[in-house]
Amino acid sequence: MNTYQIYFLTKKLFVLLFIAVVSQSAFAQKNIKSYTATPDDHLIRPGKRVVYDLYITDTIVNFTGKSVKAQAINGQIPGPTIRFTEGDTAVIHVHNKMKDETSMHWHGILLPNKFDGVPYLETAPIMPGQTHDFIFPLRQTGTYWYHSHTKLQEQSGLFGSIVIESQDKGNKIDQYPDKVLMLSDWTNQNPKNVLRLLKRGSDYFPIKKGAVQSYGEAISKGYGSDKLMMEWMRMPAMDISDIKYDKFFINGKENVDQQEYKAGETVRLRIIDGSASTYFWVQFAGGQMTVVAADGLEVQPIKVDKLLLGVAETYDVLITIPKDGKYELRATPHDVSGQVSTFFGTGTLHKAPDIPKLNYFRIMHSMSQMMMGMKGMQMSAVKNSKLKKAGMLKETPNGMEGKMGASAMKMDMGMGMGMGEMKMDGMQGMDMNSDSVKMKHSGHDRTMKMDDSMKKMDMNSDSEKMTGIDMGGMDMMGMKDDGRGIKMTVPGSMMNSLGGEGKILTYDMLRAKASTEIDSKQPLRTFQLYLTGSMLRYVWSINNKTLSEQDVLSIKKGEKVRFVMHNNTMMEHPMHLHGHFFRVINAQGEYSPLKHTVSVEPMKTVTIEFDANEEKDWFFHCHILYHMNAGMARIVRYQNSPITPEVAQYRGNNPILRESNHPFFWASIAIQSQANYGMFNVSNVRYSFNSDWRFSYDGRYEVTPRLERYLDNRFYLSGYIGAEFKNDTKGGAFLINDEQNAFVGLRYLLPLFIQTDVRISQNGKARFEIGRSDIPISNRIRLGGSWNTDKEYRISTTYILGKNLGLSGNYDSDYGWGAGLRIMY
Ligand SMILES: [Cu+2]
Repeated sequence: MNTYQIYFLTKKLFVLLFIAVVSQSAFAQKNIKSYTATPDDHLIRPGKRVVYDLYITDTIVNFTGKSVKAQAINGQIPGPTIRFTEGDTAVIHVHNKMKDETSMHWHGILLPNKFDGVPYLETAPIMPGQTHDFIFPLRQTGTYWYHSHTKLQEQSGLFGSIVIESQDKGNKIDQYPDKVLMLSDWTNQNPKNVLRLLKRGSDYFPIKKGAVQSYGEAISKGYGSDKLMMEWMRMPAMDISDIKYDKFFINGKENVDQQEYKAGETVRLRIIDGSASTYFWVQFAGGQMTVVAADGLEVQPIKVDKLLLGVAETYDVLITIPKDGKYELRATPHDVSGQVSTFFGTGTLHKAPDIPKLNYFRIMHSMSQMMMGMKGMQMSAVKNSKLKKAGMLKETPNGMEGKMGASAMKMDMGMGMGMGEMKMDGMQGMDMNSDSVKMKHSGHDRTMKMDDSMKKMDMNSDSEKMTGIDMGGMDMMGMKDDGRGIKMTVPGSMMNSLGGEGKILTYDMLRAKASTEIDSKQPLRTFQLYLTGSMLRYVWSINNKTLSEQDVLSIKKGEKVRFVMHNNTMMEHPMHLHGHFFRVINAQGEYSPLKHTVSVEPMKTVTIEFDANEEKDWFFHCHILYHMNAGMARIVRYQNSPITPEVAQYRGNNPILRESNHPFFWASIAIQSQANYGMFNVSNVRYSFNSDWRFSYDGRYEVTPRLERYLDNRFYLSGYIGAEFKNDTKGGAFLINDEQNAFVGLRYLLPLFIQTDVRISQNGKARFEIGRSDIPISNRIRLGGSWNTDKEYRISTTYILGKNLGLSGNYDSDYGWGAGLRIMY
């Protein structure tokens, strides 16, 4: 062997060793395919290992002049931006330095299931003091984010952004300087208490937002009959968000000057809605924004004046900073309850236009018009057999739930196709693959009647030619534009129409850069998913079941899976699927864009479909944190797939399933001049243990504890067992009651929120009671009254002072007049 041979042998050995080391990293040395604009659209080389350490701590913040508890990542809110290049292997050590357990989810990232981060389901929870290592290769580019998936921690500060750059910078949009803009919402309230207030039905947030929609205000503004109509349908005051936030932030701050960019420069903004429950309008004062990516993946560039980001969505937009002046980039929450800005350029300030304030009565008017329109349609619910065939349901969804409610309004718009921008004569173009579909329309009055054959519409059929997202909403709901409702500036979208002037981005404008169609040879599995809920009890569900009641959507690897999502509530729901990109079927047909989160407007239907190319369990849920926590979630489970050992022990007894059935407690006590009146309630999804009581200061009292179970999907009907302890003798000893009864009863909520109650006691005595509480007379005044067949009656009023305090007064047929202070918890 000469030196040359030794040299070559050594070199060969080194090469072999090198290959062995590289193979140790997440990739073999062969190139893999990456997502940029479409699945698998280009080859990438294996990159480097990029290591991050994230330290999760309890912290104290002061955003509003008041110090409150929060949670931070590496000492900051939001956490740091973690940057990679496609092909890299992410190595992220998450260190839990808090007293509570935590978790971390990498939102929008395609990764091995056990690193997705949903605790107990995919990944072990990260207990206090523990470090969890997340190691996954990156096979996509774009703008994403990460957040805790434990309880309500995301609201407390546990979120941050992810940027994945492309490997070859040949693409034009990769050559601009980029800037992450992470949008968020902040409340000084403990998020647990926020959810409790929502469950209690507290008026605290509506009062602070001016969204009570009282009778007084409705009548004075000429919307009295609309208010009555809404209450007739058992719909509480409507709003497009649940919470009044104290602050909104861009990258954790307000009003920051972005000084690093020059006039004339084009900047790629990576905008992320990392809020817990806020949709944001985004506008730039310096000209139109060019949308170049949605949820991380590139789309055909489109210029717009405004875009509305749903919770958890991301958009990349290009802005060009004009030659002179300082230009505002503004984010406005959808309910216009505040705003937050950042500025580009220097010199004279140019402000972005204001988003019009919400006119709740106009919205109410449009909603009630829309519902009256639908009432005429009398569309039936999907048949059981059909839903069973689709592999999903044990029961028929019960029509319109929650904020909606009239029983006459059963509706199943079992279609994911494009009646959105539909002109009536475009109807023939709709391919429903079903000859039983007959739709009639009456020419130009834009009122659509659908006959009974609609019921037979087979929506499980594989209609490949679905186009468009919307059903056209109000337009087709028989709503006439009488000038008193929402002006529909964006066809088919009431939520986008709230944005005012200018060109507004809609989903139908999003076009993928190449075909996203899934192989038609893959067997199709369709789920009809009704987004349902009850605003009355703040329970959110899918097909009338919370996650705690029905958890799994079962699929098979190799299928094409389609979710037809019908929003039967009055709120928007940004639906997010872990571990996959799905096609949002829109007007672009074959070029329908790929997303990981899609917002479904009230009363609208959106169809998504994805290639079931994964394994194990993936979470699917509404990304409004409080909706998810209250039950609007499912597990997408691959059949016959192994369970990750670290979570195997939780299968069958999963804390994330129990979470949506968590009991909440609230109570109220009125200390009045003649007596003490009170109630408490401990309540989960189906059960409530509650009691009313009154004690007069002359020794009389009455206490009626009940255990109540809700029997229907709308939570109108409940059955209960209870007891009554009563003393009618003045001066009687407190603990001696002269009457004590056990009884069974039924309660039913009538239109106008009139509560009826029939009960029969153990001695056969029946009693009927009727009453209504909390009639909103003005912003802060509530009126109530009740009467029963024992000839007891009561009228009462409360003036709400704050979250926990009110002035109260009443007349009670037994105890007489009185007034005092009401404490509400
Ligand atoms: Cu939701």
